[in-house]
Amino acid sequence: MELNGATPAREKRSRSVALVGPYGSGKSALFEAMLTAAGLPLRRSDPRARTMSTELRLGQCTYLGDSWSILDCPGSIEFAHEAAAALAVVDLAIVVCEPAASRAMALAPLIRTLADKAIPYLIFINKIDTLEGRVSDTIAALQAYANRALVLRQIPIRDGEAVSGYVDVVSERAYRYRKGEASELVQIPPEMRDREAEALDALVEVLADHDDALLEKVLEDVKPTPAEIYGQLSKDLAGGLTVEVLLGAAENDHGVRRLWKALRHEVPPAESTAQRRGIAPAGDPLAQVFKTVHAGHTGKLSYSRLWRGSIKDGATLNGSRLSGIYRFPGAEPTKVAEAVAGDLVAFARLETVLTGDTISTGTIAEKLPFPEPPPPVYSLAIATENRKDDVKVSGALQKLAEEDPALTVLHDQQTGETVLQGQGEMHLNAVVDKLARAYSLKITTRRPQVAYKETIRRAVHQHSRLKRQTGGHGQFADVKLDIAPRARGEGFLFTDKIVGGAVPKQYIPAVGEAAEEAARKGPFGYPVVDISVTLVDGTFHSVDSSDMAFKTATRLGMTEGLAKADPVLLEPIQHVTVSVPNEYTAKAQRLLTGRRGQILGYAERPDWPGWDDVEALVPAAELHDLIIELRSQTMGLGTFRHHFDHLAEARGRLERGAA
Ligand SMILES: Nc1nc2c(ncn2[C@@H]2O[C@H](COP(=O)(O)OP(=O)(O)O)[C@@H](O)[C@H]2O)c(=O)[nH]1
Ligand SMILES: [Mg+2]
Repeated sequence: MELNGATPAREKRSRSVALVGPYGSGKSALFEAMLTAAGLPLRRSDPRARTMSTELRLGQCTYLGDSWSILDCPGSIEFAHEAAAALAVVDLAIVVCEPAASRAMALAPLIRTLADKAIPYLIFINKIDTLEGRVSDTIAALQAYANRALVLRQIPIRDGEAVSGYVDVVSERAYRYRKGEASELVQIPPEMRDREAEALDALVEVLADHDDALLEKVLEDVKPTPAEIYGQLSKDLAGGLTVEVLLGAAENDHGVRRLWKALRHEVPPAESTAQRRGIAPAGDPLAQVFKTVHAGHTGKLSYSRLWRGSIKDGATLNGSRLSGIYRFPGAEPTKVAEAVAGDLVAFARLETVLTGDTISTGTIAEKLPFPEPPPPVYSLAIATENRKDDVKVSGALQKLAEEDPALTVLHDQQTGETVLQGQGEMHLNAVVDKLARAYSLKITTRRPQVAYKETIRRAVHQHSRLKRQTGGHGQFADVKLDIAPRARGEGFLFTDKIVGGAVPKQYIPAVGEAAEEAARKGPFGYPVVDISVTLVDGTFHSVDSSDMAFKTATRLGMTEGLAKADPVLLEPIQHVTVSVPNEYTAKAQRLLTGRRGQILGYAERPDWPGWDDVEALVPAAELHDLIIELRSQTMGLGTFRHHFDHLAEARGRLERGAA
């Protein structure tokens, strides 16, 4: 189904944009407003019922004859990887934000990503109905985080406090907003003429920085024509030199058609994006998968952007046979026979293909980069309510992890727990929800156990004798063991100092094995590490001794000996790096100290102006909800990564640790 009448030649005009920005800025509202304006029979969601987006949403439509794919990205930092994946394949990003200048900082990481990846973007200041200060203050606050020049394309017209319309800076026309309809052309309010002229001068001045012909005109005081300005605007936007700023109120459909027109004129074509991504114009068909979904009746879908050539249904891509190409012009997927360069489609049943993969029907000359998922910062152990579901759960989790590269599922050898690792509470709750909704699997979650270890602090000499006479054949073994601590990290060591066959050679390996087995569970119930066990002497019986008897004797000796050897609990200490905007550095340090952290120092975060990295050694037991507190104290911006550093004695922490 194509809307707005005839579809143009898609190969020329199939473009993609992503709506990105902080949570709650109105991306989903704008997504719906844009599709509605394009004539899509969309049921608008009730704003009060609209829930947080946790996954990418794709809308496809035509607007004034051009074919578009719009990706609505979740805004929460916990789903940032979804947005990063979308940004990898779009021609332009629309950064949606709120008018309050105080919120600008929340955009810093996103603006950084866009700059790093050289992605063209424009800013849509949404909720303009809530504007309190001046738009220029918002722009100034945003400019502080952007290394491209922001240019204001619209100035709000105020009717008392309320914003009732805008003046379009380049065309020098004024419009009054109308709900659900195109805005109405009106006279520029006389008191705004000066501000309009100022805004136009400012805009032309920025553009003149990048164009000599324009600069000459400015110097000679000649007014450039709108056509010249539009031309330069598109060029600079695509080239990553400027960022246009548009205004609107998605909820009321205000400024949405203006946005559409800007997109129509200024979003670079797919060929330019391919070039920006270093893809040669000639070669075998080339596409990249940015999202994987296991859908009911279509099977596995690999959402992809096709950068070169064309791909027909039934083709073989990276060794998998393609079975269905889908577009999404309405609520239901629509099958198409072929996809061509520029198209964004879902390829069905590419079983061997993963998110991020570069795919081709021929040979892959260039493997396209794809963002790495961020390291996990939050974990939950899971258990099924019904044991019989265990196998089903592991199958479902495998699919979910394939759909979501920011999710890791691991099985902890020591604790026996299945642990979900991800980006925060909301992220993992969404996973649990999905297990319930899509797979009818009920699971419970809890804080994962810490993999404590133990060791001993004193050497002991342990004599252990097994002597059993039951009926005819008896059991006899006698061992003398030296059990001693070793330096941290040295592990387990078994040796023997048997002379003269006090314990026959054939039984010695059994003693070693039993000693090692016994060390797997020490007096506190955790694995015992960094000890040496030496078999120094023993006796045997020519009939009643056996491997089994020596094992039993050793095990008994180990249990008794370890308990006497001043055992101590060892807790894993992680090396933690917390990254925060530097105004939060002191807060981050206090937070880590409050969690038994030992601060190692802090320094500017490499390549992140205005951010610091705080390094600390922190017990693993204290990290479980660190991300939650860190985010709540840093406007959601702070993050951390960590790795195992060492094991440390946890004296006096026993009750707490072992709980
Ligand atoms: N006042 C006002 N509220 C808006 C506007 N657009 C969206 N909202 C509200 O902002 C909230 C977040 O919107 P949503 O689209 O879910 O944000 P998202 O997280 O960026 O997708 C919702 O309560 C919307 O009703 C707008 O133009 N004006
Ligand atoms: Mg949303």
